[in-house]
Amino acid sequence: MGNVLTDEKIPNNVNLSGDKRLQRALEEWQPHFIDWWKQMGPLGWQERDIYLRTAVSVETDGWAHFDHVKMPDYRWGIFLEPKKEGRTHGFGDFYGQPVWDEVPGEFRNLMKRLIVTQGDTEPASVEQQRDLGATAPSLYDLRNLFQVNVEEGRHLWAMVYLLHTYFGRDGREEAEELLARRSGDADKPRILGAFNEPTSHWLSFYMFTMFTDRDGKYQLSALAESGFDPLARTCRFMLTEEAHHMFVGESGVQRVLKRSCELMKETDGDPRSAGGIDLATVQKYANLWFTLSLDLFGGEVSSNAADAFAAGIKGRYKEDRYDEHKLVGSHFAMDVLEGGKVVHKDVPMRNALNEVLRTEYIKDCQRGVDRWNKTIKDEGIDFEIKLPSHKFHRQIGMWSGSQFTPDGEMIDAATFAARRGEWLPTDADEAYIKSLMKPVYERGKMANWVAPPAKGINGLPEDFEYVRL
Ligand code: BYC
Repeated sequence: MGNVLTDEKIPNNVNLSGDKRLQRALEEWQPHFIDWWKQMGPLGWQERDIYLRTAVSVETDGWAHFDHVKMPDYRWGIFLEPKKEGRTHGFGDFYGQPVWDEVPGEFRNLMKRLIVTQGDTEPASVEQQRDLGATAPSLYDLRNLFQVNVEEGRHLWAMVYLLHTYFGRDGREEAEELLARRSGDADKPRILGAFNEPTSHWLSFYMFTMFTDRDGKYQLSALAESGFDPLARTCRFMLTEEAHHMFVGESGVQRVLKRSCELMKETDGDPRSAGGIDLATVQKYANLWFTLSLDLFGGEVSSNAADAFAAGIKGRYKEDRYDEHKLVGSHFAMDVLEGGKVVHKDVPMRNALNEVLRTEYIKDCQRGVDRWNKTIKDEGIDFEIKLPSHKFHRQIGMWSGSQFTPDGEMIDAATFAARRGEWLPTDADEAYIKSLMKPVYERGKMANWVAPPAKGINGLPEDFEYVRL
């Protein structure tokens, strides 16, 4: 018996050692996960000691345990937020009834699809970020990258736990498939669009963790409301880790902006001449990753979203902020495309739920962008980053068949093609950003194109040995 999974190896609060069926399923899956991690996880750093935070329990002092560890020895745990006795469905057709501890047969496929879609994004993002360690701007950033990577790995474990425990043989097969798809692969791509886009440099990595991880926050929050209690409790715990990922993104872009402003002042307004990134290029990458992430919310009008809400499986962001939780007969006023024209009209609320969630997400993104703009202003530079219209550059949903400017004005395809390079990164921009990506592995040193962080990790100084070389 080679691979025995103990509570020591897999920290958990799901009684792994007492659940022989789960233990057997995970014992079979875990070596495949490690193979996948070695094959597709961070390239080149597996034998180094990295200063990582590991969740060892769900208590406040237990989910933030810091130590130097080698990534393959990271203890990927399984944690659910503790059960609340007497919890009832918070929305949908079963509103007020006791939540489920098992999956009702009639919702099995819908539920499985949502869990698989969520699960698929986690390994996908690790694959997308695989090469970034070769060009890290500092040891601080390198460590943050690996922290994000191991936690995405843990989030995969969380979804696999649900598949193994509640979906029998189908679930085990889906868990294997999660390790078989590959980001960007022509034959076996990841399920959702943004997770097949390359994250080929650190500016894209910061934008990804700012915008795409924030989609994660909203999707997980909607699933955290679920009437399938194990799913809700799993997502609630995942959200505690998600906050750090968005911090890496938001503060990363903010540090780029600060450095760009400094270099503008040193060079009469041309940061590229001093090896920095101009603000217009930062804007293009924000346009790209924001719109790729908008696509992740699905179609504007969606019967799938209505079904998932009715079934009590996927709710709204912070459902208890709302007064009404059944949404029968209510409407959402939104822009739709009718006969080739944009019109504002009422859509039955349940069908509009992807758009409702996307709207909340956009507000959250705007709050982050406001903080970026404050940094630019504090540097004395007259420039603002703007979020483009939700209609611009869409590949999923109602707007995907038409073309819009970042201001939301409808244009024809030829105009879009001619002006695309003003709004989205060009091959030349991509080549320029890549040319800046030279690794800086000296303690306390920082690449020239990005400012140092305001403070280190876990109260440590910025020049701490976050990765032992
Ligand atoms: N790409 O009714 P529709 C994260 C499909 S990120 C490709 O419009 P629906 C993370 C859809 O599957 C959070 N296909 O939308 C972040 C459907 O297919 P079928 C991930 C897409 O069904 C960073 C059809 O189009 N979490 O955690 O409401 C790092 C029509 O669908 C896309 C989740 O996604 C797309 N973008 O889907 C690491 C939560 N969008 O049924 C991690 C779980 C839609 O016609 N998933 N389609 O074959 C869901 O809640 C829903 O599946 C969606 C919306 C949000 C994707």
